[in-house]
Amino acid sequence: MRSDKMKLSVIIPACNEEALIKKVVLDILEELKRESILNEIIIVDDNSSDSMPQIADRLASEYDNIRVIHRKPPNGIGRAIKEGIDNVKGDAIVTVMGDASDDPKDIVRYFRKIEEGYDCVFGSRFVKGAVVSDYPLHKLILNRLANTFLQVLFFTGHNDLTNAFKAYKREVIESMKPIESLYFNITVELPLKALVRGYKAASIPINWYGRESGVSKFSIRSLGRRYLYTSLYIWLQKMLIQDDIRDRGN
Ligand SMILES: Nc1nc2c(ncn2[C@@H]2O[C@H](COP(=O)(O)OP(=O)(O)OP(=O)(O)O)[C@@H](O)[C@H]2O)c(=O)[nH]1
Ligand SMILES: [Mg+2]
Repeated sequence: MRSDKMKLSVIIPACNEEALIKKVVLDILEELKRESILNEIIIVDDNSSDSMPQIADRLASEYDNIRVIHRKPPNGIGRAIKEGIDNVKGDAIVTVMGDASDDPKDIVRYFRKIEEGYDCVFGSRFVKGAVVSDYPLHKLILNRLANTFLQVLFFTGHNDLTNAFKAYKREVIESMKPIESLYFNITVELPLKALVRGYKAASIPINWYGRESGVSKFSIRSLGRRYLYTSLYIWLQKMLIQDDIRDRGN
């Protein structure tokens, strides 16, 4: 189905991104305007201690389609994305990072795939056509190990499931509730739940750029266990869904 009326909700979780947030938002707005894509942008701030909240509020006062959510502690990118999801009004949802790592043109490509009829779109930085710059080596190694593990566990060709930049039809996200992850493990919870529920996911090459300012909030030490927990509980969900399908067939 291709409908010009479909609206895209862009959720940007951001914390202490004063150097980058304005550029991220304006670049996305420009690209979506050029492509005549109806949109809203929701910046979810988590108690930033820099000037980002003021910059975000100013953007929201200048543009009708921008909103800002200022969360109360505790922090967590999972909590932030969940709160963004609870506030969207669009038909499709894309989660975009606030540190300019994702390419606004890829947001448009995602949206076109959703318009084509896909339920979700998983970009990959590890297929032909993708451009990746300044990806730290230790993160690259961990990424490839984690994604290989997920590919085997879930028997899937998608090879960049851990990247947060993905798009979903709104009803797909609704079917995944309750969303449980409070931290970066939300980046695997959403795509894995979509896969085990049998949704149709497109895979496209995407670009990714290492952050040029600000500080990384990603800590693999505190996250390993959470990634493992989330992956295994969704794997168990998959078993239950398959049992249910079999039992209903009897
Ligand atoms: N609202 C909110 N945003 C967060 C939180 N943690 C991270 N973010 C945002 O989520 C996005 C991804 O976080 P990054 O720190 O860039 O993580 P990363 O991409 O793995 O790390 P880098 O390699 O340094 O870019 C950025 O926009 C952050 O500002 C949080 O607790 N709350
Ligand atoms: Mg980043």
